[in-house]
Amino acid sequence: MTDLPTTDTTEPTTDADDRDPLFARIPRRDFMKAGAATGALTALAGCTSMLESDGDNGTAAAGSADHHVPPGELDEYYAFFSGGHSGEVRVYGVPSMRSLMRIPVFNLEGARGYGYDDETREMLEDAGGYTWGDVHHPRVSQTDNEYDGRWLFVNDKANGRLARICLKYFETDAIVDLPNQQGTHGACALMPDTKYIFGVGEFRVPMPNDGRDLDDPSAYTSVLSAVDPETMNPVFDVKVSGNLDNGDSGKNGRWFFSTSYNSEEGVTEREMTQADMDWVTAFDMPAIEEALDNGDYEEINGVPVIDGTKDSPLNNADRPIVRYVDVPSNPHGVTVTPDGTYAIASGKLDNTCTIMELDLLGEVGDPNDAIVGQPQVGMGPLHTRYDERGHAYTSLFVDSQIVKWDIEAAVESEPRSEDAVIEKIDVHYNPGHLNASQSFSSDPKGDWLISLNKQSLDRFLPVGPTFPVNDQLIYIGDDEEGMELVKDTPTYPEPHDATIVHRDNINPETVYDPDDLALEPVAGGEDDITREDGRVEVRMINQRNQFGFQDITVQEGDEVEITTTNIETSENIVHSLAIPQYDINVKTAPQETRKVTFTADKPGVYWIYCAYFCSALHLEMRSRLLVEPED
Ligand code: CUK
Ligand code: CUA
Ligand code: CA
Repeated sequence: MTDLPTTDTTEPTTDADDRDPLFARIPRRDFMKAGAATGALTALAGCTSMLESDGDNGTAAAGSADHHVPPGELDEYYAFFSGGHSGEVRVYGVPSMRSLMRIPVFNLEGARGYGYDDETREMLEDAGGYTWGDVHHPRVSQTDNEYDGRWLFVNDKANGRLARICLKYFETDAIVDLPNQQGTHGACALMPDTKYIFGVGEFRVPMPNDGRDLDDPSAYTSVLSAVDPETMNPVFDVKVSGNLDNGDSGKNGRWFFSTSYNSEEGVTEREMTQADMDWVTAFDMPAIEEALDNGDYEEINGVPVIDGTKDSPLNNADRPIVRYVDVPSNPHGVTVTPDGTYAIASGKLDNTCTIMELDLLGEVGDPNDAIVGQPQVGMGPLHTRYDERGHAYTSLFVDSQIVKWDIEAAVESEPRSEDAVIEKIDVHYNPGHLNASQSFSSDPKGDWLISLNKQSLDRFLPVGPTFPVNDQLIYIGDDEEGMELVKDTPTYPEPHDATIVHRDNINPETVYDPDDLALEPVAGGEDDITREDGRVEVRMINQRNQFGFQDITVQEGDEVEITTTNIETSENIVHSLAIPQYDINVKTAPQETRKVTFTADKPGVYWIYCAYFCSALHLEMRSRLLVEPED
């Protein structure tokens, strides 16, 4: 252990106390190095083996857990990582942690032609016209509490949006700008069958936010927005007291949970951390739907807004629509166990997790009576995930550790007892989220866990003042030997969360089915140019190594619309149609049709070229756009 990297971000120092009064408020445990703090701790299986290197990409790797995926072999899992404020989603293979693909969502992306053809450009325009987003939470749709491989949903914390990625083609196909929400944080779904997608609204704003109540924070509101996954249209909002943050659904369609760290309804950090207790909001979905059916709502910006605040008449009837469960100050993550029995919340300023029993919530008069356990797990517990063997894994931001603990043991032990803790493992450093294979479904696999650490510090070659973050792969499949750290993966800033899905549950197509596309494909031999009143419509194929026309001649000022189909049928022969001086780069994969419209306002010769390396004569795959001057 003495040979481990010595950079230590885990121990709050006197300096930190001076700098940040919050540190002084966090209950302390004995600060011993490397997790030897709890009696139940056995061994840190990852530590000694971290010192070995198998030469695999230069990353530290361990002996016993078989994480090596040799060249030519495929991974067992897909991991969908959020891309943070890059606005994209990244697809990795697990356990290799090889980066497989990036899916642009809220950003522009030349290589995929995303934001450069008419369809994706209009989708981004209709969703507010912003050029970036802040993706935190990727969730794969489920049927009967199993991943069904239809869609991946993500949030945009920056602009209050939700997006849908079609997993048949691994591309974004819908974005909704939630009208009553700023700072959509959690992106979750109502299980078992993904009935709604929820945008969990973090930032409180006036309702509607049209200039009223500017400096009256007591009139601001956070809402939970329910969106139809098929149409991606808002169905209803529920406004709450306090705010909302992260969320998760129960397994039988009744409960949805979110943490609320701003019960104070403050607007400064100081105000938001005044109260000793905040709460978890438990949304009773059938009761909310009944209120909707009964017309118990106010329509704001075209969306029915149901009042779920503490004083609402709907919360003071026999069956409250939202129940508020008190939890220690500034909670952050909340997730439901795979069997649907408990919801487990934890937060930044207390060293416990709070366990609520879902069935009890519907029965008890006081929602706090649904709390059935409160184990002490370590400093700064943020997020919790699960295996299929009754264990919870919680990221400890301040301690820079992942703690494994026994859920039933925690229910049986006294509040604030450490008895349920089985083991802790150091991570490098300061984990935000973690995720485990299939953890959001009712069928977790309990083999791999990824710790998404915010700080990498000394783990990689320096690349300037902006560091990569460090996503670490941990083997959790051996309860005897304990958790084992097997890989460091440097990642471009900054994933918050990931969903790890078995490859059997994801079945993407490798060639487009033209029936799935909105545009009529151009068939070979049917290339065509039509002109009418300053408008030129070009329909042409592309294939190795040519476009349908060698030249396209237009007049200065013409509006030009080019529709192009890649008529290849072989997998992975991708072409693009780039007209750089007109800022165009449209990618077409086999059997894909795309359309781009622009105004030819610059006379001259413009080479149209294919930007994808598609064959030996790829460089010759060119045409000319000839723009004749007006006079
Ligand atoms: S939040 Cu980032 S570490 Cu958006 Cu799920 Cu907790
Ligand atoms: Cu087609 Cu390069
Ligand atoms: Ca608070």
